[in-house]
Amino acid sequence: QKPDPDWVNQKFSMFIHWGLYSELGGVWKGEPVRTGYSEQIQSFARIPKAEYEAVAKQFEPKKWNADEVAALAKAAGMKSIVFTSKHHDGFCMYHSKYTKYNIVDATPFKRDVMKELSDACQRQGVKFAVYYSLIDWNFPGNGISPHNADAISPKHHEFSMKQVEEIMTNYGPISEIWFDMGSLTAEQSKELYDLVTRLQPRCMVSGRLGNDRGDFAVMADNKMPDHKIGVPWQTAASFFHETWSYRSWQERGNLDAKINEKIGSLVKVVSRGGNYLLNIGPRGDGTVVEFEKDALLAMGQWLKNYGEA
Ligand code: JFZ
Repeated sequence: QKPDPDWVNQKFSMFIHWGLYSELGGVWKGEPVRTGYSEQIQSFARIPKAEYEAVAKQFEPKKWNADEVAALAKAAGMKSIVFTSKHHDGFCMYHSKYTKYNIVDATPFKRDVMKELSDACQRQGVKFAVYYSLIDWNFPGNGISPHNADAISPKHHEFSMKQVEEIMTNYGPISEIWFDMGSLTAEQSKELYDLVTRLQPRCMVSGRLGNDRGDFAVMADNKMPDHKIGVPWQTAASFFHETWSYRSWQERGNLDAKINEKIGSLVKVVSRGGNYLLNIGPRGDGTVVEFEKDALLAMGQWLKNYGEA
């Protein structure tokens, strides 16, 4: 059952970085935060926990439309969507039973946007997948260091196990889980791997789980090997340098040049047997940035004209 042949053949997928940080859009107290990834603004701007948590009270993405996002992926020729269920900030974009720090219990919006997206993906025939951060700045006792190579405590690991279990149970078929950034023991990696595989035998696990427990290799961001490597692999790519999530002050440059660049990368990745996971960073109100939408639609058109499947 693994590797899932559908996964290996999918070629082109959508990554979505969307969370509480999107509401800040790379700005803290009226100032652009120009150092570091905007999805990690809490850490880079050293935002105290209570102040960052308070942002949830104004997070109300009324323009979010899961069907539009799934339809955009489909129109782009993408076969799956990998969604940030929880990033390093610990804020859950789904209704978790194990923390109130989630979009249903902590915001005025009160909608499980991840459920909406997994349902929309099923309607559109696009596979649904999740990103899940193994570091969690909101977990009691944890700090907000971005390059947290600290060990995951037994309590934190237990919490990750419960959250992964609920994600794997309540959101339909999940084609891949993109673990990120933890420094796990061999035993912790094995437990998470076995849990995922028991609940969803075809779910492909990212190599960033550590300790050789992944089902596919993840290249360094925006990087790729220069030949076929004989194992399932993926390149995650962002549209802009040094951020995955939305920043209001982003200079986007020339659209046609960006489209050409991304088609070039897609062709290289696919010709070497990989999966090109191209990221979008929706705004805090739930809308997709026009530049990114236009680029994806142009790529879909290019694939219709010149692609083979
Ligand atoms: C991680 C996150 O820290 C980041 O915010 C974003 O979500 C990105 C997709 O993933 O960042 C990494 C993790 C690993 C590498 C690079 C960036 N790496 O191995 O090259």
